[in-house]
Amino acid sequence: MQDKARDVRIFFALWPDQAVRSAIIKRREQLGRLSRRQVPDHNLHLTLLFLGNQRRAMLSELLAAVDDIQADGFVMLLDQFGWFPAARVAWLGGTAPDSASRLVELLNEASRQSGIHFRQGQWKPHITLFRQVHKQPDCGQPQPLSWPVSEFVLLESVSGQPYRILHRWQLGTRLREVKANGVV
Ligand code: 2AM
Repeated sequence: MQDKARDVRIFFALWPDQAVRSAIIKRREQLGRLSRRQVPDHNLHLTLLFLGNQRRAMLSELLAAVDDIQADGFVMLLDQFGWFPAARVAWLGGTAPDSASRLVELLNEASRQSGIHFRQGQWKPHITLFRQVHKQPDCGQPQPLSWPVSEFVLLESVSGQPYRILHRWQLGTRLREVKANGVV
């Protein structure tokens, strides 16, 4: 059971800037109101690695391990709507470039090295738009969105509150190139 004073519920994610967030919202509007559980605008994100409940005291070691990661920036192409039947979420997603998958691998390694235990699932890059969607929505497809990614974050989830950014990391040197070429 979670001890709120000692535990944090955490995950690594890509966190859209205002321009990308607006572009995601625009595509979400295309779906209409799929359920009453629309993800609030300020919480839209793309999870890289979910660590779940961890001891707060582990955080400094985790941050230090992630500081050592060297990874390049990339462009995440979001060009599909989809639905996970088990989780009952409707999402905007796409295909991860190799450098994004590599970043997720490095985050897995760094988290384990820092002594954190978590269940590793297969990474399916997606931004949840609606929860409690009980049947497959007839979505059509979105106008593709190219998201130039230059950083990632560690988020804390506290029930009923906006996600809180605990830390931000910049991605590497090719990043300026990615930013210069990226178009939203
Ligand atoms: P979801 O949006 O697909 O539900 C905060 O809860 C974030 O972590 C969400 O993006 C959520 O994914 C993801 N998440 C929550 N529980 C998870 C789990 N058990 N495994 C993987 N990701 C999870």
